[in-house]
Amino acid sequence: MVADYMNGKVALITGVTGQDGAYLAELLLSKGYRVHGVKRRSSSFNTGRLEHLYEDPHVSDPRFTLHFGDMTDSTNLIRIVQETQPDEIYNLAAQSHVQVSFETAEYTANADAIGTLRLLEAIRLLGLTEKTRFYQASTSELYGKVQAIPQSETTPFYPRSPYAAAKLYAYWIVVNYREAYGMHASNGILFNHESPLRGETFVTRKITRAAAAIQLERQDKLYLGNLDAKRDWGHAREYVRGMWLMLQQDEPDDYVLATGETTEVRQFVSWAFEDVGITVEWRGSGVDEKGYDAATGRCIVEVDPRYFRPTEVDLLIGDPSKAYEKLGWRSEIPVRELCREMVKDDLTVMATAPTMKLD
Ligand code: NDP
Ligand code: GDR
Repeated sequence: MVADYMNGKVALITGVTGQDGAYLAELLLSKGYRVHGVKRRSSSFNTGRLEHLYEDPHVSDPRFTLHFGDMTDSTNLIRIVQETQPDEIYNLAAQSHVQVSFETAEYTANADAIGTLRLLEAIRLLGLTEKTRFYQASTSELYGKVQAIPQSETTPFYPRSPYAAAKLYAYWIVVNYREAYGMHASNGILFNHESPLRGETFVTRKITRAAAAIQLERQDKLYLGNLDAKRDWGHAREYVRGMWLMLQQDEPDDYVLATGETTEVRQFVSWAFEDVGITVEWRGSGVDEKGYDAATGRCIVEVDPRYFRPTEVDLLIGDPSKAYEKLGWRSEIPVRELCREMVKDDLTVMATAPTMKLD
């Protein structure tokens, strides 16, 4: 047993190796928590985002411990919950890429939907429904084909991908376990949040990496899909604090975290290139739209229909007023500043990285 600590709360984070997991682990450790994280076995290292938090497992009484596990493995999840006896569980693990979910629909449902059920059942089976608070990483993708602008906690859902449909199940099973068993279980309906730790194939990071690489003459062109899509982009560091705040409330509830501003993909591209000293001139439309370096006339951005999704979410803009009123949470880092930070970081990474993957 690794439970029964002398003081401080114990948190368990699934998806600890991801963008949000890394920021959340750092936040909880800074607040004096014992943090346990679930990581998948991988043939290569997948703990790069956690290096600064790593503790030698040979030290006695470690504050940060990683356990091998997978959201598709019930017995493994039950054992980890049993061993760690967490006060708070943050369920961040998911196959989180919307486009990939069209190709791996069944796996996405297994990990994202049934995985959430497995974790809730582990809490119930182990008699922890009163002790353990639960955070579910719900998403603005639930709004999909949006039914209102802006989207709030009361806006009807209309998922537009296997990912969103799986997350819809997870959202409702969390609500159901809260109502059926009195669990302190909350959904954070988080709009897109980004950072220098963002996965390289999500659009913001793909763009900031490409801007850095093109400026350093390491890449010729950036290929993108739908430039018209609009997203409400905030900073991940701020959003993980919102997750923690939800679990500190007396009553569980569901909250939107968003900035309240929306930006086109095309605009984000222009900003990222501006941050490396390149002005993008847009010409053409639809699949023939291209971005040119205004100074040299060189084509640096092209549309590749390969990145179009079978069904798209055109516009997301959140209404975070409930989170502000009840949690005192609001986003303070504007998307323009977020973009600048990401480009700066990618320029540094790119200058030292021997090779890079573009896709
Ligand atoms: P990432 O894709 O960066 O991280 C996902 C994490 O889940 C990784 O640690 C990954 O492990 C892990 N994981 C994936 N599949 C499994 C599995 N079967 N079993 C165990 N672990 C698994 O996502 P983010 O950090 O950006 O997002 C965190 C959560 O929040 C996700 O659930 C996402 O769907 C949700 N979300 C994210 C938003 C965003 O804008 N970032 C907005 C709204 C919701 P590995 O490192 O091995 O791949
Ligand atoms: P999203 O993020 O689907 O909103 O899901 P992503 O960055 O993948 O796409 C945002 C928008 O950009 C358009 N787009 C492209 N996207 C990618 N990935 N690659 C491209 O080349 C490209 N070109 C244009 C997309 O079509 C889309 O409209 C993210 C994930 O973190 C989810 O897990 C989370 O739930 C939601 O945000 C909120």
